[in-house]
Amino acid sequence: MAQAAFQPQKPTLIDIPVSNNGGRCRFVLYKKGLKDKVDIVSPKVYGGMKSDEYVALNPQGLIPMLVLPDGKSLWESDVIASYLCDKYKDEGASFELPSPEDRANDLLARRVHDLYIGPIQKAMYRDMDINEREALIKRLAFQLDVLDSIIKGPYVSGSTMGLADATLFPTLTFCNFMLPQFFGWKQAFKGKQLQAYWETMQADTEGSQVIKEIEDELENWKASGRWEQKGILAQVAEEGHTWAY
Ligand SMILES: N[C@@H](CCC(=O)N[C@@H](CS)C(=O)NCC(=O)O)C(=O)O
Repeated sequence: MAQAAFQPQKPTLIDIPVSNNGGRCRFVLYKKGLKDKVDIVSPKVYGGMKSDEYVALNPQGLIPMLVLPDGKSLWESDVIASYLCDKYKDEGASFELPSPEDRANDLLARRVHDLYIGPIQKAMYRDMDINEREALIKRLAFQLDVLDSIIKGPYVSGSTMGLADATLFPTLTFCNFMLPQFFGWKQAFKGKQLQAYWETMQADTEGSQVIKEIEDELENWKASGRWEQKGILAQVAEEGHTWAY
C-alpha cells in the first residue's frame, strides 16, 4: 500500500537541528513561544528533501520549509521567519525595530548573510577543490568583516532585537566551530562588534538553545571524521595556501 503523503494538522517547520538557516526560524519560534502552535519535523516525513513530494513543495529541495495545514508551503528562511513574525505578531518577541534606519540596517545584514555568506559557507565543510576552498574562505573572512561594520551592538541594529539577530548567529555557530578548529584561525570573530554580538546571542536563553542544537550535530560530524574524509585537513596542511585570517 502506498504511504499517504505527509499532511500536517498544524503549521509545520521542516528542518533538522544542524541547519543554520533553519536555526533562524527555530529561534523565532522559541522566542515567540510557539511550541504548541507550530510543529518541527524532519524532511524524512517526505522521504528526504530531494524526494518528488518534497520538491513539489519546495523546488529548491532545501530546508527549512514551512508547510501549512491547507497544503501551502513557504520556503527561504528569511521568508519563513518574516511570515512567523507577521502571523504571530502579538506573541512573544516582536522582532520589530523602532526606526526606518534600524529596519534598513536589519535588512542589510540579512541581505549580506543570504546573498554573500549563505552561498559560500560550504567552504568550511563540503567537498571542494583546494583553490576554490581557499578563495571562498578568504571571501568568508571579508564578509565577516562586512558584518562587523554593520553591527551596531548589542544587537545587530542597536538596543532592539530584529530578524537579523535571528539570522546571523546560527551561521556564526558554524564559523566559530570550524574556522579555529580546522582552518587555524586564532579566533573566529576578530571584529569587536561581531564578537560582542556573538556573546550577546550566546547569553540569550533561546540563542544558546539554538547554538547547542547546531553544535551537538557538528560534534557528531567531527566524531564521524567528516573533515578528514572530505580531505579538508589534508588541503589545509598543504604548503603555499592561506587559510587563517
Ligand atoms: N537561502 C536558503 C538556503 C537554504 C539552504 O541552503 N539550506 C541548507 C541547510 S542550512 C540545505 O538544505 N542544504 C542541503 C543541500 O544543499 O542539499 C534559506 O535561507 O532557506
